[in-house]
Amino acid sequence: MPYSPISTLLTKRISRPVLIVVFAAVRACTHARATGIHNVVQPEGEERTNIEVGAAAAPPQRHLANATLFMLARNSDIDSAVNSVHEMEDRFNHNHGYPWVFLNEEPFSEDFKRRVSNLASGPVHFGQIPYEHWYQPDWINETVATEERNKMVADNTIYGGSVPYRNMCRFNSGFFYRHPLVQNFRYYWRVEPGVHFHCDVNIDPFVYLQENNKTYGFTITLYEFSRTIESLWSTVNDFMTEHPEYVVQNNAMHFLSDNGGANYNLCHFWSNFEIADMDFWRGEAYSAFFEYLDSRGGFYYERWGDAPVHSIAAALFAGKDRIHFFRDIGYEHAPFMHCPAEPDIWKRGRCACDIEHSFDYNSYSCLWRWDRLFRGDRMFGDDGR
Ligand SMILES: Nc1nc2c(ncn2[C@@H]2O[C@H](COP(=O)(O)OP(=O)(O)OP(=O)(O)O)[C@@H](O)[C@H]2O)c(=O)[nH]1
Ligand SMILES: [Mg+2]
Repeated sequence: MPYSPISTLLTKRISRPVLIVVFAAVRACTHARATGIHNVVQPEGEERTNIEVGAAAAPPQRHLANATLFMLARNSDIDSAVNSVHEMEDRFNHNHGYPWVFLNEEPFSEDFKRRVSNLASGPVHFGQIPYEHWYQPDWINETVATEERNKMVADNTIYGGSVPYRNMCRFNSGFFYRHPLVQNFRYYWRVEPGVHFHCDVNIDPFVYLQENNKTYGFTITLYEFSRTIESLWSTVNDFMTEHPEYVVQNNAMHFLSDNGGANYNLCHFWSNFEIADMDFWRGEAYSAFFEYLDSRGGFYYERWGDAPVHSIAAALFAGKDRIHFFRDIGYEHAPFMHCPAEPDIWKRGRCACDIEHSFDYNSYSCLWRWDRLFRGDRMFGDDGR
């Protein structure tokens, strides 16, 4: 019951005890907002839909972290966006009422706003992305960029010919956390249209990150297409040479490289699922890193993805103890799915996925390299590098 003004409720024949529950729920939500738990400053011209109360019998709202669910989407993604919101609410958020932020480079349609708002248990914010955060910068040499795109099309590189895809990768790498609607939140859970949540999420992952001093959480890790990031690793190496101070002692280089950093093994966290701390992206190390990468133009001259960019940064500048594998969260973005392998977790989470089909130890998965990090192998830097 997302657009549920009390007046609408009053016009329906609702018994007095039900109304008392509704008013109590409104008071609880109002109190939560008054405590400033998700205190969003409403920028001029931004659209916002506040959902004042969930269904009459909704459980108490408990959003304990300064966090938001975040989705980047086009209006044409509506059906798959609705599915993702529905599953996220059913499996997790109906117990918490965390806010949602939806961003788009175009204004969201009324239909989009109405349909996703119908499912959300918390406040819903719709925003438009500033032009300069989305579109290809003027200083990119378009002749070179076109030539490279054409070569990628000839090579059958996935999304090789697409400029919007490149805009999206650059935006997710360096801009989403600066948007006025997102700026006042610390943690986010990235949700894409058309994904699936296969288990009840019985913990609050934001609180988990906060209490355990974690920066970045993932569920699936795999290899990147090397054709899309041909000069990324040498650029990362150049950056590390110029800024060795940003590489933490307990880094996860051994996850990224099998030869002490000389080559990138293409392992990264699949960023369509991310639960992370935006203070890291906003911090000195990542800001310098993103600016450095962006200045090389690789988001447009190649097709650098936000997944390797985020993963490399988290591995090197946050470190292995700050990254968390959310093994309890059953998640799918076609064609890959993570299903909790431990029978007790699977049962407790009422998981609908088949453990047999979990991607975890598929030959294309990098999870074994992640596991290896915690078996006492040497870290990058131990040998003086
Ligand atoms: N507003 C907007 N969102 C976009 C655009 N392109 C992609 N997105 C969103 O960015 C995210 C990633 O895009 P996807 O097309 O799913 O990219 P992908 O996951 O690498 O590829 P798929 O395997 O096709 O899902 C999704 O949340 C999309 O809805 C765009 O041009 N505009
Ligand atoms: Mg996708």
